[in-house]
Order: sequence, then C-alpha cells, then structure tokens
Amino acid sequence: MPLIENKSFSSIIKHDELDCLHINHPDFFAEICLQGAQLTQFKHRLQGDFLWLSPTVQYKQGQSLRGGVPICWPWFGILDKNPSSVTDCVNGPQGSHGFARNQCWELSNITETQDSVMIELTLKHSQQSLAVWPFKFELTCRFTFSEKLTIELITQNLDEKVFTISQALHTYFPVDDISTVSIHGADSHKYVDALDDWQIKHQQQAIQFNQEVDRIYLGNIEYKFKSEHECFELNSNSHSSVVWNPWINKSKTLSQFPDDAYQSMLCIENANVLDDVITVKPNQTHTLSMTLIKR
Ligand code: TA6
Repeated sequence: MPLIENKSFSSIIKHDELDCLHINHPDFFAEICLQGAQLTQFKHRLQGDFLWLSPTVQYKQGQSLRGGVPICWPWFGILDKNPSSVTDCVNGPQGSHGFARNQCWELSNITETQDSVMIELTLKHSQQSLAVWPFKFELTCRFTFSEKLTIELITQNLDEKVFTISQALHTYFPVDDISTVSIHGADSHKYVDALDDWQIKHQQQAIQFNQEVDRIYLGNIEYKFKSEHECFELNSNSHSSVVWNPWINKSKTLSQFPDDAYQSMLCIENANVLDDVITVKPNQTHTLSMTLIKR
C-alpha cells in the first residue's frame, strides 16, 4: 500500500481477519479498521479515551465491530422504519444500518503534521452494492485527529439518477457509571421514542438513564455530558441525532457485548434520519460532519 510508506505516525496492522490503520502520534493514538472505515480507538495523551470499544470486540470480515464509530449508510436503523424516499432506493429486505460498515474501504489520503493527522478512506459502488442499492456513488470518510476529533462523511452521487439516504455516525462513548450520567443540550427538543411505538415526545430536562433508551432527537443539538471528571462536547451540522443505551435486557441480545457493558457506555449518533434524510442529485455531494471535544 504505497500511500502508507514513509509515514511518520501511520502504519497498517492486522487484528485477526481485519487490516487496521494505526496512528501513533506523539500526542494521540487512533485505530481505524479499513472494513467500514470504522474508527475503533482515539486516545489523547492528556485527555484519555474519546471512544468506547467493547471488551469482547471481534475483528471478523463482513461483521461490524461493537464500539468506536460505525458508519450507518445509505440507510440508518431498521430499513422499513425509514421514509419511503429512502426505502424506495433499496432492493428487497435488508439488515439494519446499511452496507457501508461491512465493506472494505480504500485508504485514499494520509496527511501528517506536527499537531494533527488527517486520514481519508473511500468506498465506491460495486457489483455487490449495485445489487442492493442501484446507484453509482463515492463515499469518503475524512478523520482529523488533534486535541479533538472531527469526522466528515461525504456522499457523492456519480449516477444519472437522484437518490435519498439516511445515515449516522454511530458513536460509542465511555462513561464511568451510566446511572450518574446527565446529557445536556436536548432540553425542550422533540424526540421520537423508538421504544414506545415511535411516538413523538418532548425532552423536558437533561437526558438520564434508568432503562433502555433509544430516541431520535429532532433539530440541531450541541450535546454535553460529563464522565471521568471530563466534559464531552459533541457538535454536528445535522438536524437529527440518536441517543441509545441498551440497558439490561437488550444487552443480553447484542453481539460482542458483555451483559453488564451497558453500565459503561452510551451512544450519541449524529444522523440524517426521518424528516432530515438527504436527497443528493447527480454530481452533487453532501457532507455529514461531527466534532468531538473533551474539556
Ligand atoms: O442506534 C440505535 C440502534 O438502532 C439500536 O436500536 C441498536 O440496534 C443499535 O443501533 C445497535 O445496532 P447494531 O446493528 O450495531 O447492533
């Protein structure tokens, strides 16, 4: 892989069945699996872990890893729960969260500086993808690592037809103890409760956890929550997001997930879903971006 040669901080290693990019910068460490362009670890010298990764994670071909930032594209969640503009683009019944997270992406750019590393991975249409989703596309994920984390998911329509997608950066965060976490920023926003017949509700105050939570929040939200005496701040350009913790019963059904792991993680997923789905015209692009800061 010529791109990786003569790089100061970046190298390719193998975890079980998967090739992973390791970034060993003096200030931070990051790991990205080429499968799914899935960021699995980002740890800063001073600020610690930005992400949660399952202690029982498996590096197997064709199977998303539990943790880090899975990329859900070109549909989010259960396909049939999407607007018809999204489901009409998909051939036949398909699994949750699209196919991008299970495909092998190409490493397309590495830029290293004294203070940061920028990595780009790219996924293009294939015979396999065209059978499921009959559109030509180029999907690029750009990671910028420094004292913060920025991720940009760029969809380019290479087809003659318009298409509509739902998508999410499905980020797993580490927490000391889920029962003590309060997530701020969503106060007074509407949300769809995926666990209560998809009813629309209003978030009164901070989001707290004493049961399974699986909610789609509407509008643009700047999330903040505390863990390990540090404050996580998550911003995005999207107008929908998902907050999820599986709690006790759902945890027992999840792959690569110890029964008690719900106590030390939560997901906040910057997304384009429901009324916020994205229609991309031929030769146009759309970028879903997020920035994660720890203070
Ligand atoms: O984003 C929340 C969610 O849709 C949950 O309902 C749960 O299914 C989670 O994603 C994980 O999905 P996965 O397919 O990665 O196990």
